[in-house]
Amino acid sequence: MIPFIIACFILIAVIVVQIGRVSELSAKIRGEKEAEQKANEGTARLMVPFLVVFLVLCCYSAYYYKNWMLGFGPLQSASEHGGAIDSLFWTTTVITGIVFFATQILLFWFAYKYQQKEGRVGEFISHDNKLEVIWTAIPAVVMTFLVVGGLDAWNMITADVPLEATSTLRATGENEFIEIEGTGYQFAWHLRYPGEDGRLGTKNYRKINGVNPLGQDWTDEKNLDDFHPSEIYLPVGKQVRVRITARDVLHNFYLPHFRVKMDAVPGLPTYFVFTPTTTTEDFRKGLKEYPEYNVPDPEDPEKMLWETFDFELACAELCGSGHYSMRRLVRIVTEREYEEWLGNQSSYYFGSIRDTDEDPFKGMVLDFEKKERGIAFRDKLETVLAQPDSLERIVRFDYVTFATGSANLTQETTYELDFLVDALKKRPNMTIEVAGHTDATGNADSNMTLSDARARQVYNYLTNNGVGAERLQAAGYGQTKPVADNGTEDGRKENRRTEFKILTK
Ligand SMILES: [Cu+2]
Repeated sequence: MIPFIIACFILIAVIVVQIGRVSELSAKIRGEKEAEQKANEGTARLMVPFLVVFLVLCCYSAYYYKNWMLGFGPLQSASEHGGAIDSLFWTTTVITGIVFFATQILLFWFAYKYQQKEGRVGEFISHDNKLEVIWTAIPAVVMTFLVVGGLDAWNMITADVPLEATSTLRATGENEFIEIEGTGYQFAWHLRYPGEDGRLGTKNYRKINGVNPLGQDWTDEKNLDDFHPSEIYLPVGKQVRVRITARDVLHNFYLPHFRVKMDAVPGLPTYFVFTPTTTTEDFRKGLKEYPEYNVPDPEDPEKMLWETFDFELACAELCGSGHYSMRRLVRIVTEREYEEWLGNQSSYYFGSIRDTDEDPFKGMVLDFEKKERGIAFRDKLETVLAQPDSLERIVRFDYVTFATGSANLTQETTYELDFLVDALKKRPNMTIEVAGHTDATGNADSNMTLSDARARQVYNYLTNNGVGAERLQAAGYGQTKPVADNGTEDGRKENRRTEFKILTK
């Protein structure tokens, strides 16, 4: 086998050598020099039409696609500072455009003009100070102007919000801004808004897990109202600061229509500040004026392209195989629409963390929950006081509980009794009867005793907190006054209750 392969190689080598000889001989016959000359002339002549077609196509394609290009036609910047970027971009384009045309024309024209000819010899310049100075100085001067202009725009874009400015959720006042956060990961953006307090809570990467995607520290109460929307909604005309981070690799937070773009670096938060100037709705109306956007959207043929247009957030860093899917919609809306949208958002903590094992406040009542419950209690009391029939003036405690089988108040739930203490202090003529009830499980007599002891316990709590004993009565009713079916667990739960009846207003 091997000798056969070697023989094949030798044979191929012989054939190559023979072909070479044949073409050498035929060239000699035709006159090699003449053939080369002809080929040279042909190529040189083609340089000129190529140059013309090339430059015409360049101009034509730029003209043809102009309304799809950022900074032109309908795609004007939708942010306050975007104009500065666009004009910088145009200055650069004009300067480099002039250089581009000049060099292309010279390149192809020279290739034609100085084509190889019999007896033509090149001129060799070993060194020329004047030339060196010219082609160093001109680009240096031009670059200086571009860089200085660029720095100017850059400083404007990266200028942070003023120190005395405050972050809020709405930025309705003077010197206020909205701070939101974008965290890049493979492969999506996780967005976070600060909630009613206007402040984003602290994070710690060690706390990241399946239910805590951003590593929010739940002991920081700023985190409790933060919410995680799936789209960016922003009111038009408000200053926005975006805090940008990454969880795994480099990403890039890019809002092309607002001319802002910033790397998202793991471990190093970055930011930018911008102010949207056009609502999505108005921007769409602008697109409508252009024929390019008056064709059906391929993804939704019922609608025109301008109707389905949306601003978007993209990742501008090639961060991995799913990079393309890092898109989020950005909607710029009026203040009223923004307000409406805010109303539909709910805190991540209360939706996914509250009372799970992740919750450091599990089993505890948070201050603002107490506040809310206090308001609800007062409302309930007002309604009951308005009842014409004194028999209906009964208020049930929703949160007061006792240890199982005992009359000891659960300390965490006595805050509800404090609402009653306040109410009694506000209404010095009000007298009440505290009543304990049980369900029908167990012995009726011991139920009676237990309910009596519990009512007494509440009575004691109230007197200990400064309510005069002459205004209070306590009674245990055991299982004698059920309000629901004792045959079901839910019913029994309702029957085990502590309430108070208003005797005099
Ligand atoms: Cu990315």
